[in-house]
Amino acid sequence: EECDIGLIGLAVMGQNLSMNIASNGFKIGVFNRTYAKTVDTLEIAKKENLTIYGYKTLEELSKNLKKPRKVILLIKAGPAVDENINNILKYFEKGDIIIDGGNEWYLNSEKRIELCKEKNVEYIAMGVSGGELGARYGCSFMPGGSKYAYDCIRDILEKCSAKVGTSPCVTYIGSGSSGNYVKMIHNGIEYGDMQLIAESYFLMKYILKYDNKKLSQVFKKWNEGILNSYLIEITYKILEKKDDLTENDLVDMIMDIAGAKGTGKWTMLESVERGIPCPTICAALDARNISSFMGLRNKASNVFKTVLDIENDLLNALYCCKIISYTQGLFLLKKVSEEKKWDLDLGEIARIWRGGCIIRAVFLDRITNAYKNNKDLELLFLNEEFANEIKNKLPSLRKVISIATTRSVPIPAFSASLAYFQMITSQRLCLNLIQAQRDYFGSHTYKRLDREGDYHTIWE
Ligand code: 2AM
Repeated sequence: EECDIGLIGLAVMGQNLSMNIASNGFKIGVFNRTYAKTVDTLEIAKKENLTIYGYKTLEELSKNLKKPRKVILLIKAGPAVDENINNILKYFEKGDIIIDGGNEWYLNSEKRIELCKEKNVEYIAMGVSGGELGARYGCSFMPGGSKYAYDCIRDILEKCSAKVGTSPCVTYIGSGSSGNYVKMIHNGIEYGDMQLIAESYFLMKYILKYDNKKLSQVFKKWNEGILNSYLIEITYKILEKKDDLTENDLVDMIMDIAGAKGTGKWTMLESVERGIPCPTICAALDARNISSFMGLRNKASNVFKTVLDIENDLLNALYCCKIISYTQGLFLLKKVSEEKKWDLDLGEIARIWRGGCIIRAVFLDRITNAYKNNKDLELLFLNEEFANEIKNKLPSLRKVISIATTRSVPIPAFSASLAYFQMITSQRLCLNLIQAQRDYFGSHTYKRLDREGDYHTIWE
């Protein structure tokens, strides 16, 4: 068979994406390390009247690909990808294309790009968001790397992506490993969104004493306004859900320990490495990590026993923090784009996040517009519209945080968002004293406000 494209790795994402590709009229060949999964995939596809071509070896798959050959990898990120790329390179020739669709650490992709360059094989590192359903029926693709390769697979990606109106949720992101990086930031932002929503839920639960039904109604109402988004939508649906095993609501039966797969951690590592703070995302990651110490939390809560009208303030506060959090993530993207000369179009990136992916929301249109008005916008909330909104909603955020603080309800992401906003909008900070202390004990020197140069004081 002459397949348009190949796909390696038939876990759920790979299985669903291959069916998506087949259902869009492309001939797709697949290969998986364990052949049984290939057989499974072909059967599942058959039930949906889709033809997928399965191969027992990588060599066979390669032989059956139209030139230039194109193959998408959807396997466990890390060494497994290196192993597979080394194998693929045995069969691929000049101009053939490798697309890694995994959540890969961007520096790993940069090494692979170099390796492929030696054989004149084109490489794309592509973020894919949308979960299992997105993979099957339309996701958001974030492909970066070889522009030539992008043009070769553009038609396939556009057809398989989610659509908002008629625009496909895919664009060429930039050179190098920028596709991985943008996906990483997408996931970091997703952590922040989720934590802010969870804190809002918690505040209404413990301060307003709303039951799950009422909570669900509030989120449902919010989903019809400025906060309209996939994550708010699934939140109200989660709060409606009954438990199968008891009489209770399911959400009350779920252990409050959150897992993480690593992209939030990577965003933080990058944030720290580059000195571009993302404290809302940091708070979200810390919250997941703190949640794991369940025994310790129980013990400590016994030592510090705490007791566990503002609904509209909360809506405003949540929206305000969302703007602040996106400002942080996009600022990190802007800085790395400048440093690595990726020339990222932040407005276009917001556009492809509009559908398919987990952080999809109407709100993203406004980010696209903000960058359309000024593509060099330094901080998202310096856009006039966002700035005015924050000005209007800030009193609500302060009120929510002060109530939560006096009532001992932990809301780290709200607090971190406000702290960030207050710092980055302050002409003067307390760091002059830090510099004095550093100079005092370590002769680290300091700069002055009134004249040039480095100064050191003999303090004693
Ligand atoms: P498997 O079905 O043979 O386990 C997600 O784990 C996907 O990555 C699966 O399709 C899995 O294949 C594949 N995978 C994981 N490690 C791999 C490796 N070292 N080589 C090839 N495929 C691998």
